[in-house]
Amino acid sequence: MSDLNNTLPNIPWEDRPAGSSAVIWRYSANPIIPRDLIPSANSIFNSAAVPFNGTFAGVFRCDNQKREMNLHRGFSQDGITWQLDNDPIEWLSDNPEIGRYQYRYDPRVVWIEDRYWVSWCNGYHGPTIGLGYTYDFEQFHFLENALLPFNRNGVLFPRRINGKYVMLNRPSDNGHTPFGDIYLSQSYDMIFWGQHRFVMGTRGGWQSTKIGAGPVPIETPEGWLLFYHGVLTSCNGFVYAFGAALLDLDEPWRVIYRGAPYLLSPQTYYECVGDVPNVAFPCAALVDPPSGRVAIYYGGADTVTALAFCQIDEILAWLKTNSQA
Ligand code: BMA
Repeated sequence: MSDLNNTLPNIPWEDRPAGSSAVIWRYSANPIIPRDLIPSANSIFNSAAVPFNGTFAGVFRCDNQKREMNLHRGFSQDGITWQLDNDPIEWLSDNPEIGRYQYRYDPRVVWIEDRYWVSWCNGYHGPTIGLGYTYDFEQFHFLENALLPFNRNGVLFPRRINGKYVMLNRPSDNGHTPFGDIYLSQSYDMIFWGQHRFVMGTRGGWQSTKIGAGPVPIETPEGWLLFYHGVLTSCNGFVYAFGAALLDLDEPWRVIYRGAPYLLSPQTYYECVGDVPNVAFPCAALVDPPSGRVAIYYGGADTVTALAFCQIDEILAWLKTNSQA
């Protein structure tokens, strides 16, 4: 987790391939989760893993064979080989109007203070940010939608900042949004969100159409390390790559560094071929602060789940030499 004092010695890890100088590298046995890991699934991608009682737990986006989008619970001993429930998570909710299911996708999970918080893209008359929590990965509670439609990529910071919960988000439209900048919103109680701030907007090339926060930001002494996806519109449609930025620790809407090149773009078979070609979409990162190791979970081609690795100090050094903030 991004608490600087937490350690995660059993973080999934594979050394950089011999002879490579890449700042980020893929797991050699990708994808770690095939599209058919559970019988009900059409595809399993854009998913989130967290440390859990010495092992790992997660919330997974599973599109079923009716092509309904939903969230499933999973457990893993090593963060690489996963067991997923065949049925979706049932969210407990006091309010039938709010709790009614339309669709759920692209979850993020984060430990804050006393529980695991889950945010996702929730269907409520269009996509918006659903918010819930679990203490134990047994019972899951749905609170309320944090924001109005249309919004996607709601990502919580792993601790309060200046006394407030903070959530990155990306206002959008009801379709395959052709625009999109990253904002943040603040809350004292996880229910009422306000004090919205602009964080950063689109740029040229790989991040020219829209951008959106990826994994929960990682706290470093120099700032919040944010991995985010960027989209380019090619003559063959959208291309989803991801890069990194560093945000100010106390005022996280201030961008300190922002990498101009992407870190990882869809280039392997499982990123280029699938239900939606040319997508690498990160939704979670595990970190072991003492070793600086980071393991990033990302969806490949809206079909499978993959892992990539990097080192915090190398990403920070890369940001400093490749930044156009
Ligand atoms: C976005 C989201 C993601 C998906 C991506 C590419 O709008 O729906 O879940 O990975 O498109 O299809």
